[in-house]
Amino acid sequence: MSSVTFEAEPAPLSVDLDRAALVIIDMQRDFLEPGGFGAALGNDVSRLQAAVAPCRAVLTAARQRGLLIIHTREGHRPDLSDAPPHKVERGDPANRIGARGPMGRILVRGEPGHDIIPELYPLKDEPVIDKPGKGAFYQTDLELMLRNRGIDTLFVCGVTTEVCVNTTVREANDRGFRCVVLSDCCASYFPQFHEAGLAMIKAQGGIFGSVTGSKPLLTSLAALA
Ligand code: C5J
Repeated sequence: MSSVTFEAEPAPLSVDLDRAALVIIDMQRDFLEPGGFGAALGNDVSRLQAAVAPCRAVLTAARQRGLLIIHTREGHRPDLSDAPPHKVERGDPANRIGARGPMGRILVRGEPGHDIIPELYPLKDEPVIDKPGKGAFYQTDLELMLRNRGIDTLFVCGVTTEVCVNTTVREANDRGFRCVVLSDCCASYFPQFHEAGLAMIKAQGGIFGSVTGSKPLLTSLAALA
């Protein structure tokens, strides 16, 4: 493959696609559909829909270009042995992690709500990282997989911007990976947190990474013959 150059903030970027991966964070039914974890916390889950079509366009282009694509899912073992008690205890007991909802037990691995939305469903050869925390590096083998493949740059999409996307970007940055967050491929239940989450990443010369839209990346990918 080859490299692409595109506009980004705080500065334009050139990325070697052989060393880049697309990481799609937690595009799960539990966060995006009614009756899941996001809704149980009182959120308007329809706000996350805005990220689905741009994410799908980037996923399709990444598949066409042969990029490494990694999906993540936040969730816990059925016995909740990997769920910190303080995390489980938050919120209404009827709607907590592990409680039964319309999409099965909330945020529990193997339940329908834990799965990735159909529009962005992983292909068989695309790794799926099951993570117990907000960050995709915490207690997972993500770093090992990226290092084994010589990856140095992550294109990051997913939900929510200020929680799992931000946490993962900060973890990645500390491990030496360059993060390029695709703004319209991320979303939050709180528009102001989405904006703040992106602003914090690109501030101070890109203190955690860079931010661009799906369009500049897609245009640069399409320009490759
Ligand atoms: C949250 C996430 N918001 N994937 N998880 O609890 O951002």
